[in-house]
Amino acid sequence: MTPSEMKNAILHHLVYTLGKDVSTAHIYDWRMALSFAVRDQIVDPWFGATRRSYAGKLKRVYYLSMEFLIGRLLKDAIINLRLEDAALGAMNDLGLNYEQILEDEPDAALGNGGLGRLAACFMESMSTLACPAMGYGIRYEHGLFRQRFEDGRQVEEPEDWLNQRHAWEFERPEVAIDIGFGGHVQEIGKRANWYPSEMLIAMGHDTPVIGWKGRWGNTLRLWEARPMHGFDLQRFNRGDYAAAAEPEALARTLSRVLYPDDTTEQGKELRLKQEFFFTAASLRDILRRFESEYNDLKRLPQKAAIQMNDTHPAIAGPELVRLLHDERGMDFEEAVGIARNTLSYTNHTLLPEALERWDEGLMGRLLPRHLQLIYRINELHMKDTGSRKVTAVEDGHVKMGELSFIMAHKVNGVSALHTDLMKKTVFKDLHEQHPTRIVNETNGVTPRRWLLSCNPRLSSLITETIGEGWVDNLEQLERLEPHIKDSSFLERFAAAKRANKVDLARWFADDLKISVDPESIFDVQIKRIHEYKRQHMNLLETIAHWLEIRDNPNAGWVPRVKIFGGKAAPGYVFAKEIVRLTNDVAKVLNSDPLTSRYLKVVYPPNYNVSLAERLIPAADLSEQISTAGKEASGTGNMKFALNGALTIGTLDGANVEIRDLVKAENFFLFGMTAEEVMERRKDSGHAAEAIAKDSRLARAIETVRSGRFSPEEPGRYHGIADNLTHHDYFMVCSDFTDFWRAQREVDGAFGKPNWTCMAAYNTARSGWFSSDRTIRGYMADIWNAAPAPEVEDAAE
Ligand code: 26V
Repeated sequence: MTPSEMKNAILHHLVYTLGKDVSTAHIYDWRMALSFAVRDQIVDPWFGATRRSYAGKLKRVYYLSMEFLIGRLLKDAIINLRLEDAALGAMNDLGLNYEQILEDEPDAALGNGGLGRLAACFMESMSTLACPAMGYGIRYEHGLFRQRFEDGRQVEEPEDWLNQRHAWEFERPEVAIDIGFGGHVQEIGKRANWYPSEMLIAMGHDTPVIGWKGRWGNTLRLWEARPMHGFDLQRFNRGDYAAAAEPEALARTLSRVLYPDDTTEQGKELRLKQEFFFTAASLRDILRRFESEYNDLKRLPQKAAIQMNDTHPAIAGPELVRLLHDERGMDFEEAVGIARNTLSYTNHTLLPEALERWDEGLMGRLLPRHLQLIYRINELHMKDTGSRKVTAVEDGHVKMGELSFIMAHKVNGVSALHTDLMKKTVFKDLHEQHPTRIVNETNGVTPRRWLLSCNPRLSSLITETIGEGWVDNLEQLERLEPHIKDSSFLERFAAAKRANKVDLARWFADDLKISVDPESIFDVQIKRIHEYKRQHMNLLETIAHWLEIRDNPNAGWVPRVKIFGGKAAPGYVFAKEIVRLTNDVAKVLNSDPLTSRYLKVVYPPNYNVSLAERLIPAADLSEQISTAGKEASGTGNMKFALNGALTIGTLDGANVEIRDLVKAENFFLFGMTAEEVMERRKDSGHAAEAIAKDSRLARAIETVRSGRFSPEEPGRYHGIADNLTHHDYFMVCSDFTDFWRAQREVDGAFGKPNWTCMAAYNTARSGWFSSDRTIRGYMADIWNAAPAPEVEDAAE
């Protein structure tokens, strides 16, 4: 497409789709017109992919996920369709600012963090690999809350991305599926009919997901909850206006909000309803499609692979059994076998408080037939294994991890260490009973968004050096290695990083009114705020560093900017205190005339996918400092390494694999191993001992306790200080001394010529972390799926 063709397409949509004249168009109108012009280019390859899936009778992958953290889509589509020149040219011609138009798009935050972003990367990789697939989730009216700071405190505001028309989705009113809750069960022999007492409708909305060069396009189908019976006109006519609208409002509640807590399972009824709603709608849709093509249900596992992203869609097990057994008359044991061979399950956390368990009473009330089937599935499993050691129902609760495991033919962890720990801890007994079921698929990230699109400077340098094959074959980055000896390559590598830092510094100045020196180390920790991720350890180190600079301001300190980003779950008190402390520390440090040249703290509010795209390319140092054994994988860690940031990190999650690949000398390792953590926890005095041994740590904690950062309320941080001194479950104190050492090693290495070599090695050796590699692994080890044959580029 030429710029002038693009311009005509934009003007056409401006006038005929949006009904706007050039002279009155706002930035919104232009952005929508550009989006529609780009979307037009997606439709043909997308339809083509669907046609070929049917024509070739290809096996389809169904990715069921409660969250898809997709972020903005316009630039992604432009990049994958190679329309940058056309779009930029058209914008310039129309006198519009391209960057500003891209920024106008709301960031679709239909997820909490890592799990949801992984699902979005997977969707893009499945399209790039021409793996016939469909993502299924919920079309939340309100995604993850927007975060604001008020006196340093986190304030949550509703996120309203759907206030504007969503340019990328196609409404599918004809894809409307009845979903029931409650009611009673009528048993007929071993089978049963379920008569729900409450009904609503799941309506589909389809977003095309286009792969690299437009070769293939899959669909993300998100369900919206609609009332079965809309507005009650008779009530309205009687003057009962609010009641007339009630059923509608009630039904819609189901897809209203994303639950914002990914750390503590609370067993909320609405959450279980959401889970069943989207899972049941997806399964019915999948079976409808299967039955339109095949008439033998036994072939389901050959033609469909259904992936459960964590336990949130775990009700898929019993629901699929119900559809096969109750509704289609298949023998129960056979139905379980078919369902199991179709289903697989990914575990994303071992934290006990995040593992889903549903109260049996609640489950029996909302899903009476499913609870009966869960009992039978459980009994069958005990019979098959000849052991009563494992049970999915215990102490009045249904344990969704166990249920998912029992109903899946493969169960996977998301990094080597995490998979290993799954076998040794949470799923130990199940692993002994089914020793081949657990497999590892280490996470990955899409290089289209997380390098090509977010870091154009580094991408151009890479393409100029090794050609552009790396974009869909990321391991080609290895070809950069010989150039790491070449001083002109290194200079250009460093210049790209520096220019990214200058851009970020300008944004800090303009948007946050904080000036930072781009010569400083840009030290970044961005992720959800959680005790196990240890933002407070990073803060203590910052405080200790600050005190040391104050003691001796002229000692030639290496300047640093500590950058934090992340949201705390609204009900997570400790995490919210960390948020506030971060802001309070920033206030004090940034205005300290003795030290602010050397140390600043920046905490931009509302961390989201778009902000990550801005921060990661400008990072020198990536903070991956979780207590060993607690971070299942991490994916931010991969994005940083790929963009030439060095990691300071523990042996946790995928850090282990990153360090193996980029080599130990290009990674700042510190801290206890997972085994050492477990060992040390047995010593109840671990925190006190660590504090007694490290005067810097003691002073930092005392400074927090003293109210130095909250003079108007000196007791504000007693909670944090007490937790650290007496409890410290996540071993901040015990790891602090080694963390400090590693940070000073960073100071020593930064600015030396070798730093750029180390950074470049990180980029060159991170190719394995492409989500294309991960998806190939799922296709081979779990889904038994193949890419569509003979796929050609649509774009050039
Ligand atoms: C749990 C719950 C509990 C019930 C309420 C809502 C909710 C929402 C999400 C979750 C699961 C959180 C698990 C999670 O996000 N794990 C992260 O998954 C990433 C992708 O595999 C991985 O990189 C991170 O290490 C892991 O923390």
